[in-house]
Amino acid sequence: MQIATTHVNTDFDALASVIAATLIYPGSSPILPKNLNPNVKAFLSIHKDLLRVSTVNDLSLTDVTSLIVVDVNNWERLDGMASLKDKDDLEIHLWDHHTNEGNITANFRCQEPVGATITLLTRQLKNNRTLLTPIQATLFLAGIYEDTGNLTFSSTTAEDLYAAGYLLQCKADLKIINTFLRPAYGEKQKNILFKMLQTADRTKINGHSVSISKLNVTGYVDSLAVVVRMYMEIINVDVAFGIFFDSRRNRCMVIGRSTTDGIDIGSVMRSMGGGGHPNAGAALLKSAAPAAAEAWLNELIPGNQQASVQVSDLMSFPVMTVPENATMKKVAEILKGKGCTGVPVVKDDKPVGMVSRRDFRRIKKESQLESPVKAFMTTRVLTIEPGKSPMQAAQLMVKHDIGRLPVVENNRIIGIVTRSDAMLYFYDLLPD
Ligand SMILES: [Mn+2]
Repeated sequence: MQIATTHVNTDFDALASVIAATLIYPGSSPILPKNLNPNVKAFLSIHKDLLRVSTVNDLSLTDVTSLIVVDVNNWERLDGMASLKDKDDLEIHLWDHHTNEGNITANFRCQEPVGATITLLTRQLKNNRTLLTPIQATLFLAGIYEDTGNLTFSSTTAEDLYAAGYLLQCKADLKIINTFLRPAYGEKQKNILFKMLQTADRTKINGHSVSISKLNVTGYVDSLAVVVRMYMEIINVDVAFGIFFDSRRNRCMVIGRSTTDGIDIGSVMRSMGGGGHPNAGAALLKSAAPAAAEAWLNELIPGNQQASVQVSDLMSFPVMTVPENATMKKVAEILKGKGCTGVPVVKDDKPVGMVSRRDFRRIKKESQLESPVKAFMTTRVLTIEPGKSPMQAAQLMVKHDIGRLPVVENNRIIGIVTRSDAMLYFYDLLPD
């Protein structure tokens, strides 16, 4: 007997991969863990007749001779499969997009760092020319969309988009996907989010904005991760942690989400006995008070971060400046000689204005070229401090429609950032 199975808290990628595996291995049976994500459960309850899945209770493991494991590579994350672990002659096939070292030893493995496991199985099904029904295509595409944040997470690869394109060709239904991928957000979650927002505060840790929220919750509340994600987006921080304290059981659920690679959430959570990815993770702290959990987080965060890029890393220096009594003719020579479009004007080393090519349009007569730059410069000088983030520099430039910002420390210009410096940063093209 051959079975296909996946990890507990089954998400769409996991369910899709199990179903796809049964197409690649005809005759194999789909076995799901008892614990499914709420939206997967909702999907299954409607599609039960079409996707004939069972749980480990419905079969006798002694009959299993061949195991297909998808979207996971750890025995501990399977449900009720422990007795297979030491079974002789068990053939194992593994399909996974997690590339960390697991403890499942497979006879065959297809393990590639793509956005979703179902991408790998879809590629195989396409090569095999297996016909997919629209419902199968819909489920598979839901797996890709969920695991790649609708193809926007940085883990998304070209392979994921090829697979997504193929599934749309196979008539995947986006309307159904939108219905089932909507986060499980109800009254309970709304109340928790509301309480978190009322006490929201934020701190700056080496350039990253971080918020830690502590809250008492009674009993089990699902989809707390969805709430933490929404919290992070609403209060607009790079990193958010929720500490959910269940006083009856005296334990804390800690959930972290981040939009930056600057702080490794997974590694913070592993230190607390949990796990996760760089951008998402969770840990369950038994017999811990929320304040202690918060203190622990504050201790771990600085050790698990990479310094974020600051304006001082992008800026050019030394900066060419002109004194306020320099002639426009002189300024024109400097701009031409340096090949730049503008330059700060200084008085006693302090910035007092900016002059750019645009300002030359106001020169009507040749003789005006002998006038001092202070007659033509823009006197409003926007500057930025070296410790600000590239995003803050970009926002200032966009807001005021300017192409360059002098970087000022102790009233002196120490550098300049331009629009193109910001572009190079956002597209990751800065030289090391
Ligand atoms: Mn996955």
